[in-house]
Amino acid sequence: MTLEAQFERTLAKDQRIEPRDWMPDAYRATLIRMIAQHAHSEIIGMQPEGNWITRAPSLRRKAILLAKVQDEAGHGLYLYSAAETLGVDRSELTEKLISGKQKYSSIFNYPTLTFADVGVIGWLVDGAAICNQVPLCRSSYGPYARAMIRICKEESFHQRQGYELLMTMMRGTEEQRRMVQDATDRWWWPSLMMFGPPDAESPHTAQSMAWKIKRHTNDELRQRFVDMTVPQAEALGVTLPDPQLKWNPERGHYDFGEIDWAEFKRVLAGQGPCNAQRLARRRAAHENGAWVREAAAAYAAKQAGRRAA
Ligand code: FAQ
Repeated sequence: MTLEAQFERTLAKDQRIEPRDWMPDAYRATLIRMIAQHAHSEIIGMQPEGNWITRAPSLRRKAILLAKVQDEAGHGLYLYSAAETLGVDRSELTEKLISGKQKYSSIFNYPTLTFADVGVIGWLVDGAAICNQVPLCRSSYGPYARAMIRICKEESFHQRQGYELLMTMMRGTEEQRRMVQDATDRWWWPSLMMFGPPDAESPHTAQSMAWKIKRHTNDELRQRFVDMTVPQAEALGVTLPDPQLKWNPERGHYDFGEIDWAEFKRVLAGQGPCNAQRLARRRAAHENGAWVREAAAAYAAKQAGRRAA
């Protein structure tokens, strides 16, 4: 049996491709692109919420937020390790992120204006991330699928903490309720964009589905997210900012309005409200951390020398 036939047979049997298995170059390149983009998203995704750590309204909220942002760092490192099993180096990927050659999720280019944004990110952004990532636990590439299991567990906790924070604010003052509504208005549409372009304009979906990297299309997952979120908004007492949002009994799904794809393209092209700031911060953190990496490498070399002696 040829190597290619073996690869196809593994996929057909719904088994996992592992790092030492033969795989087509394009399969490897697709996974590197997707896992790197995912890892970069977790790392850049620390910034919008990190913005509120020093200004959290109580010690309890501060401890929760610190833990969540730390989890995101952990997810990023975990995912860089998964990418490294495909033969790339983390430093190479970081270089591509800070030089703008690799993408990260569009959602992290929007500002966090009030503390309600922290809750709405947990509710909507982590909610969308879970919708997108639970099926990736069955992705055909072993290290990515396994990484997703733990990450999804932590994302579920993040989603609940966001929702709990919003429930608390909704029980508070009129001003707090207004803050929650305002944050919902600003994050709803960008959350729908997280799922990527519509299927008809998604260049990678068909091939990634055939390779069982992706298990559902962008539009399928976006619909699943809308269906899941509408009742949550009702329970919370906020209005989702879409007058066309309506239950369609024939389809058994909610219909929703047209997404502003021009805005999505602008954000991907680097022209979102915070793109420049996010990348500049990441670049500065990387440069300021150079001495730590050098010290760690020097220490590792010293230890290796001692072991050899
Ligand atoms: N933003 O052909 P498709 C999180 C790009 S969750 C930016 O549809 P594909 C947790 C796409 O890469 C967020 N770029 O591509 C958290 C491709 O680029 P190319 C991260 C986007 O791969 C929560 C081009 O457009 N999650 O961080 C976006 O089949 C709270 C064409 O698109 C993941 O990365 C976008 N929204 O499907 C952290 C999940 N959408 O060809 C902190 C894994 C598309 O120019 C706080 N990834 N593009 O290189 C995936 O599931 C997929 O890669 C999709 C895109 C669904 C994102």
